[in-house]
Amino acid sequence: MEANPSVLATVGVGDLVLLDPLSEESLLSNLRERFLHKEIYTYIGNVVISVNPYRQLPIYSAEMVEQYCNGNFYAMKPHIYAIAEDAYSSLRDRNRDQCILITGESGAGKTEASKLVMSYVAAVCSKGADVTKVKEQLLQSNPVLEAFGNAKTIRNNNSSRFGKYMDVEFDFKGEPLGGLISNYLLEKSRVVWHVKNERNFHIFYQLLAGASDPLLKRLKLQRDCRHHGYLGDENPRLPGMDDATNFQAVQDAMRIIGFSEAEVMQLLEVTAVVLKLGDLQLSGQFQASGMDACGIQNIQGWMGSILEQALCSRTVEAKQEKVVTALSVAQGYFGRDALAKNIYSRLFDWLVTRINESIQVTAGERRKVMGVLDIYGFEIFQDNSFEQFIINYCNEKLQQIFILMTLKEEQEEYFREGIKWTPVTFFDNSIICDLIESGGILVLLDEECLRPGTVSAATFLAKLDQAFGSHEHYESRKSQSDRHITDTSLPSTCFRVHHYAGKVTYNATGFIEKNTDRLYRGLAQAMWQAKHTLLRSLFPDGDPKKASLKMPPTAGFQFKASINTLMKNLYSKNPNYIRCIKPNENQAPGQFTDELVRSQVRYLGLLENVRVRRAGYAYRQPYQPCLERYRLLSTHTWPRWTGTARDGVQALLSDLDIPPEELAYGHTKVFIRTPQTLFNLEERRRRRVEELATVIQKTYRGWR
Ligand code: AD9
Ligand code: MG
Repeated sequence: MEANPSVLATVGVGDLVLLDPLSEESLLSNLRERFLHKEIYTYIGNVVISVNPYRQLPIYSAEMVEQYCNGNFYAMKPHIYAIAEDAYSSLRDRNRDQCILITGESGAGKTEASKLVMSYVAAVCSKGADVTKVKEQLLQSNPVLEAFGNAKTIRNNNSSRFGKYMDVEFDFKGEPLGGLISNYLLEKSRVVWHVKNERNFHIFYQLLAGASDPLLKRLKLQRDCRHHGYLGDENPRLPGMDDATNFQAVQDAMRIIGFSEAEVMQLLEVTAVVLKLGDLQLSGQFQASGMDACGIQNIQGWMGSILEQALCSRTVEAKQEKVVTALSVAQGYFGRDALAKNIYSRLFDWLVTRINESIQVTAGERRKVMGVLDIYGFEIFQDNSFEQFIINYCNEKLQQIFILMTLKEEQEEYFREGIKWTPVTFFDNSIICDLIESGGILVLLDEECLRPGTVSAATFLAKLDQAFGSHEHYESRKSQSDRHITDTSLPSTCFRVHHYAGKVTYNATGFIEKNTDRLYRGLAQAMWQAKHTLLRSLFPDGDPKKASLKMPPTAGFQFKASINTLMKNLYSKNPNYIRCIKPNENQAPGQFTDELVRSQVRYLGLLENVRVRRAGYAYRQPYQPCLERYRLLSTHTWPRWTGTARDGVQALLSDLDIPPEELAYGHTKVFIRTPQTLFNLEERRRRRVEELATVIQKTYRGWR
């Protein structure tokens, strides 16, 4: 996408590449000024920055879609539709696979942005009956996944608790054929616990609020959330969100996607099982050994005895001999929660697989693909654990690919246009990616998890210290004391990574458990014995015949593998970026908190982005529109020019005394090195237009 004159004729500059002077401060105040004038979109070249307005703006109507799609880009304001149009039309007309990468912190507007892109594409492609069905299925996957994967958090009433990547596939005419969804790292701990003023996943509340009485009875659930242990006892209602209505919408969506009635019912039954696990009461039973062993008090239905056996005792096979030990109440509850989390996250994976079965394209024709990635942004909390580590690792990789691809794209464009490329220096974060992945922290963590003997956060930390004590992006108490630094802010159980976006202190406690993420085999076996087809199918590892001694892959290992597949996939496509910013912590319209935005500008690496983007030439424009806009500035081209546009632009610009190093003439575009030259041109044009207007006015008066 080209920078265009409309980015000048607006509040501040519509393209940050044109900021002058360029600094964090000027970037911030440009975003602020635009936001306060309801201009929520701003470009950095072909990147669009979106600041969450927290109110409905009248900029998403069918007429708007129409304007961007028939678009004379050059006259339109920055908009997410412009990037969607650019991606879609170059997929359709130039046969280039596209990906749209949406990042930003929680509540910044990523999911809304991804829906806007999808709805734009759905609106502009053709309206035949087959296509309509496919479009409906693709769009309806959203409410289903949101019901099971989103929840109210303190930051966002509809927060996605998983990462999502969706490939939409098109035929050669640009009509959608289907899609494929990948999900990343569902926050499954939410199933059993959430902080005050947050909620569990939407589906539980939707089910209780929206199910008919007979359905609730069948599922053995109580309508009141307060009767269910995992839902907590606060008032779960959310303003502007009607759980009962949404329950209906989710079921309708599942039918549109192609779920059978039986499948919907099974899905709800397993959801109910998770809720009921939270209601199990375990109690201590006196044992001859003096230990307090647990038993289930309120056993219901089929879960009864198998579960009691699985939750309250453990069987260990040693030397061909089975030893059954009783578990304590605390261990019983721990197992219960582990089971609930496991069932739910496996159910979520099943849901994604099931949706994919319906939307996936099987025909062998050559397809074009548009991938949309909606994934959690960089996180720095008071307390950072394994989850933040994984999320930030993912963002580190995205930043790496972002810089590489932006540079690559710039380079390719210069090459296409026949212009000399001068290499630019930029901060290369591969050193941090390596610290985490190849031979890095995740690898050592895996080693520690698989090592026999007693392992703990302390042994893990010692291992890290030994390997990375002198790494410039790693810090711990030990490495600090080796370097004679005294920093009391770094606790002894923590290590710190210097990410591209800032320093984050991670608490090593819990890394091992979360990475291993193991379910007692007895629990998997109990589930496998269940009479419920769906539930049973979620636990193939519970099949005693298949039980092997091999450890399942760790959470970190799996995530690393899926991120690397994702990166390869993205790297093969033409990237389009949407970077979302949250303007305030109150989910309120019209408020712009400088400090909050400043930190996001840093996490998103926007300044670096502008620098890379204008490393060579800040501005470029095809010859024809450039000639049209400025030809009135030279007597060579005004009032008439009959040669080619390229010659015209050359004649015109050389007439204007612009230093030659400011300009480069490519095959189809003219390149301008600094924003000042462009501003200078615009200023001259403004004066000339005034002049001409006066002449016209005088002539007109003369006529009277
Ligand atoms: V999270 O990481 O999943 O917690 P997101 O996805 O970044 O987060 P989301 O898209 O859910 O944020 O946006 C949060 C809320 O902001 C939405 O529910 C809307 O109420 C609001 N929002 C976001 N974008 C827009 C917009 N373009 N216009 C109006 C918006 N409201
Ligand atoms: Mg989201």
